[in-house]
Formats: sequence, C-alpha cells, structure tokens
Amino acid sequence: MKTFHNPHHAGHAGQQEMFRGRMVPCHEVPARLDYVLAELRRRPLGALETPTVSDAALDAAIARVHSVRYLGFLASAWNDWVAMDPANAQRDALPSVWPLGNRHGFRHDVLPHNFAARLGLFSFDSGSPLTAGTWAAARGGAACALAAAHAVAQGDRSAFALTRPPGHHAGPDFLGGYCFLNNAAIAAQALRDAGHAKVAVLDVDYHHGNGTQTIFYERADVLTVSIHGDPATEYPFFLGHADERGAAAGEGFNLNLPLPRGTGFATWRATLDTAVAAVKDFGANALVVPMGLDTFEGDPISGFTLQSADYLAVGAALAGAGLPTVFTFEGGYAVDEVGTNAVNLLQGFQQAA
Ligand code: OKP
Ligand code: ZN
Repeated sequence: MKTFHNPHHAGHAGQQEMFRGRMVPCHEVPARLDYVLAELRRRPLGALETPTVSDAALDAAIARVHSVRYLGFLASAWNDWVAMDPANAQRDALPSVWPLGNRHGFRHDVLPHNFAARLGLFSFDSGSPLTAGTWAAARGGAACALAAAHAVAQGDRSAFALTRPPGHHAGPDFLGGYCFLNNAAIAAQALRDAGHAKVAVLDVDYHHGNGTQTIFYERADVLTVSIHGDPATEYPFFLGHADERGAAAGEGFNLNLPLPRGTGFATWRATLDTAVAAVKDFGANALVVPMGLDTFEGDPISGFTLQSADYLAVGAALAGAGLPTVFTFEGGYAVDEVGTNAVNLLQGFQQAA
C-alpha cells in the first residue's frame, strides 16, 4: 500500500496541555510520526509519497466536512492570537472559556470578536494547543487523507494517510482531543464523492471518534462504527455510548462498542469481529479505518492491554472486510513502540488482503 505522509506535520508542536489543574508536556508529539515513517522505511509496504492534490481540490474536500465559519477561524487563528498580544508568539493558544452546549442559553450563532472567546466557541477541551504551524499541518494532513482516498478510488486495495495532528475528535465546527481537521471523515466523504455509494468508518483508536460520529450522525450513506474505552470513565466522556444509533435518516447507521478500561486482546478482538460484521451487513463499498495505536498496553494515557504482536491479527481481521481501505493515523502515545505497532497492523492487513 502507498503511504502519503505529511511534510508539514512537525510545524504543529504543542508545548503543554492542561491536565487536572496543571500544564503537562504534550503527549501528541512530532516524534510519533517520525517513528512510524522510520519503521515503514525498515519494513516497506509500498511507496512513501507526499500528497500532490491541488489547493482548490483540497479546500473543496475539507469544506465537504467542516463549516465555512470554522475553517475561517482556523485559517487566521494563529495571526489573531498573536495580534491579541505580541508576547503570544511564544505561547500556544489554549481556550479558557466555553459557551457549553445548547441547554445553557449561551449563543453559538454570534461570532465573538475576542479571539479567546472564538477559540472557546470552536473547541471542546483545553488539551489541544494551537500553534504557529497548526493550520499548515492540519491542512497537510487533510491532503494526505484526500490523496489516500483518491488512490483507493482509482483501484488501490489500500492506502495510508500518515499524518498528525490526528483528526477523529474534530467535528463539523470544533477542534479538541488534539484534532483540528477530521482526516478520516474527509477520506470517507471523498470516497463517497468518487462514487462509492456506501462507505463505512471503523474506528479502532482507544478513544471514541466523537467528531466522525457527529459529522455523519444523520446520514445513511456512511456507517460509523467505533470500538473504544467506555465514555463513562474514558475521554471524550460525553459521547460514545452504546445507545447512540444515529438520528433521522441516519438512524441505525452508527454503532458504538464501548469496552471497560483494562480490556485485553481476547475481548477486544471478539468485538472487532462484531464491528467487521456490521460493516459487511451494511454493504459498504469502501472502508476508512481511523487507526489509533493507543489500545497498546504501554500507552501512557489509555487503558487497554493489546501487545505489539496483536496488531498483526488486527490488520488481518480488518482485511477480512474485503473492502478497499484507507487508514488514517490517529492516536498512540507510547512513542518508542508506535512505529512497530502501526506497521504491524498495516502489514497484517496487507498480508491477508
Ligand atoms: C486523542 B486520540 C487523558 C487526557 C486526555 C485527550 C486525549 C485525546 C486523545 N489523561 N486528553 O483519540 O488519541
Ligand atoms: Zn486515542
């Protein structure tokens, strides 16, 4: 399989995230991607490329998933942050005030002039620093997702969008969970637009893909499935329960498979079989896999206990869906092992496909 990697990723390098009342070093660091790329050079699965999609095609693909007002905010966010105070050029932008949801009377329709207020309007946590290179990195990642979708639409069995920051927590008009643009959703929509009538998204990251679920929640043409830590105890907490089945035309086209913290591979693997069966029952023509490796036992912020060798079997099980497949790189914070685990999964897929 071809890998499209993001040459702008390292420009997104947050210094710190807010965690339980103090600032801690970011888990989502540039080295994560470098380790995966190094492992792909050691154990090649196919060509390593950077995306060559046009700016116009990229803007159009991003706008299929995200709102105009959110994209306008993101494109000028760093400049607006520095314009607040020149000293901000040395600091990441993090939100500190939010309008909460629709039960609280706060208005979401009026765009505040104050940048800190706008940052709060368009975000849901204080763990996702926005830095000087964030927009270029996120846009470069969307280009990887679009290029991978194009490769698969043109007949490749699979393709890998190797990028950071990750994407699956980003919604139509919000950032959070280290995510700014939803790469998996952009790939899924691009596959739809290339003529695949039914696209499934099977999210195997430890954390529920709330952004992807929300983007497609009322649609019957994109099935979203996610296996993740139970939101009763695990981030992102406020979405990802089993009773969320989709709404309106999308009723029945969302499947959440939450598992308790501490779950090991036997149970996780059986749950993956349930997820793959749902993708097959749906009659998908193409598959997108938001590929988080934070289900690994050694992950510092997660709670499942998969071992490195298990990822070979994960990839083989995903190949069992028998579908053209785009992988997007999501979580995985045990940096030393993330390259091995990612390439194990992709190699397991490729050998079984
Ligand atoms: C992004 B992805 C846990 C803090 C949680 C956010 C986690 C975002 C994960 N101690 N902070 O899904 O891997
Ligand atoms: Zn995750």
